[in-house]
Amino acid sequence: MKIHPLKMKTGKIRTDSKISKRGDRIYPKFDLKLPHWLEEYISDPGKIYPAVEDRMKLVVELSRLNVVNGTGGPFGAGIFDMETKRLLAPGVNLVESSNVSIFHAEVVAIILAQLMVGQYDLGGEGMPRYELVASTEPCAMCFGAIPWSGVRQLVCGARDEDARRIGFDEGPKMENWSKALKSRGIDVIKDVCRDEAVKVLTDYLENAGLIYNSRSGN
Ligand code: AZG
Ligand code: ZN
Repeated sequence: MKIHPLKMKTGKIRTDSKISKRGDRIYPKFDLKLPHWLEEYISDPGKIYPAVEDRMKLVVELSRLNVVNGTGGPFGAGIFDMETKRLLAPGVNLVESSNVSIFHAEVVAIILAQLMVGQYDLGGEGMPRYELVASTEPCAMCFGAIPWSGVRQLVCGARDEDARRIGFDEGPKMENWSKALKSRGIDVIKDVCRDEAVKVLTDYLENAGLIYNSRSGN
């Protein structure tokens, strides 16, 4: 069983934080570290993923390996250069392992991609066009993050309803969310390798994987 990192010997959850010798509160550093297995798995930065299915198969495999390695929920993502078809930045869901509720696979991939190019706007002047590939359609939060990321295209595997069916809270999303992205110049391609992506979700449910919704789902 996973021990809660802030659980004290008494079983209570710590709500205090560290205090310096001067008496100031010390806030934790914001650290985003990919799991070791992922860095080893994607060892060739020059690898080309020519077809959209190749790119989806990679992120679905990341979603599966994330569960197998116990580093998070069944979601994978990647930011790809649309011209070279190379992976710029991978992402996996790190909510549980990092104890940060917003570290969804898509958010992790976006943060890493922006840090790698040293730009907050992946759609900036002189930049190649970038695509976000996600093993499952984005939740409400990730949907909100996409227009600010600067990506030009979103490719999805499993549907929103597939994630909700196994118990994930995907949040309040507008019915015509893909139309809203398209109206902002972001193309949306859905159902790419959907069956493979859904299998990772249903396997997670069958193996009693943690559904880490907020307020314990209440
Ligand atoms: C999630 N949905 C998506 N699409 N991606 C994640 O990382 C998620 N975590 N919880 N729901
Ligand atoms: Zn999300």
